[in-house]
Amino acid sequence: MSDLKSEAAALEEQFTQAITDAESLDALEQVRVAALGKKGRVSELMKGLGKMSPDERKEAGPLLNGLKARITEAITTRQDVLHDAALTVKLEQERVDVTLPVATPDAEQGRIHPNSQVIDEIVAIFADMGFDVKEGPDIETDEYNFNALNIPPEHPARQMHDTFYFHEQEDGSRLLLRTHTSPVQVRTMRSEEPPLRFIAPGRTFRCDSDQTHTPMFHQVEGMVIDKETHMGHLRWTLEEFCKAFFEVDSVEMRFRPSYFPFTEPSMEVDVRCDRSGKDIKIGQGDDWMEILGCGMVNPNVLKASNLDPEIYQGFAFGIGIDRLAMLKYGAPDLRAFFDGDARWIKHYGFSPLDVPSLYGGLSR
Ligand code: 2U9
Repeated sequence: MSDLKSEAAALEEQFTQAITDAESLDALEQVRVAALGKKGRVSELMKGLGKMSPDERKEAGPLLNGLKARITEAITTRQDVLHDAALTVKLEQERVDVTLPVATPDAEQGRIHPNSQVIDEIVAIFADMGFDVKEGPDIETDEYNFNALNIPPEHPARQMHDTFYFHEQEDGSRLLLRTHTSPVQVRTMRSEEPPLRFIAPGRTFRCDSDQTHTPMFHQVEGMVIDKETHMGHLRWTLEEFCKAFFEVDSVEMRFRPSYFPFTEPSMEVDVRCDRSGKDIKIGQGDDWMEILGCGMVNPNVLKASNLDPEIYQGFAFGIGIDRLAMLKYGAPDLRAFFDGDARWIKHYGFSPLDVPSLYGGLSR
């Protein structure tokens, strides 16, 4: 028994010291396991109780239980001290400086590109008139980009389009980057039944580059096809569009005869404006500014997509987005639109939280 007493006293001294020396909760846990864990020194001693005689156990039991209780308490006390210390350090490190300016949320830090803004505005205007929005691939075939639009292989319009072609395929055909969004109309006419009423915004490509042309640019084209769709509908639709887009109550428009292979008759459309000041004022002044092209869908184009021109007719129009964005938001050089310069987008970009709508305002 005196052996056990001295062993218990030695263990108590050893573990009390180790507990005091533990500088972290992890180190303290290691001490606890070494003393009180399943195979800990104190636990091992307690296992010996079972083999003792009742008299021995009477003395050894309270001795070992007392040892266990004091070590447990010492660990708990040390745990509290270490916890408090860790909390103090954490509070010190995570101190909030309430005098700092409020951080801008991520969603407000980004900017919407003027092109995206103009596309969103145009979509809002036409959606209000009941138009769907359709999209198609950037990479197209000759058939969808040219043939189906009444532009056969030797047609001079093919030269005007400065097409980017891919390398020849095994069957001798070549894919291309669409030169307009018109293939979307062809795909829609071939896959859906009239009445059709939709716009097709998107990227388009032509091998052309100067201050007002970039090899990649954006268009929105629109199409309406029904049994009795006529030029009056075309004119009203475009007038409503212009008033909404330029945010004016009235606008004067001029329809000049023009030529496109896919429309007949074809027209280019100008709006009355005043360019004498710094900004272009729409709807007043003596100047005219061209903003879009349009026409009645050529019967050959309807036929090429299996629509009977004796039953159906429709109108179509095309708008150059980038030029419209430059005009409305006063950016001078189109090339800067695609440079990815953060200073430019900070100046010309829009808040992502101001979504254009006819009721909430198109632009702010
Ligand atoms: C189909 C039938 C008709 C789309 C049209 C224009 C007139 C037009 C230009 C405007 C500025 C292109 O970006 S721009 O240079 N577009 O003038 N686009 S009619 O007519 C179509 C399209 C598809 C099946």
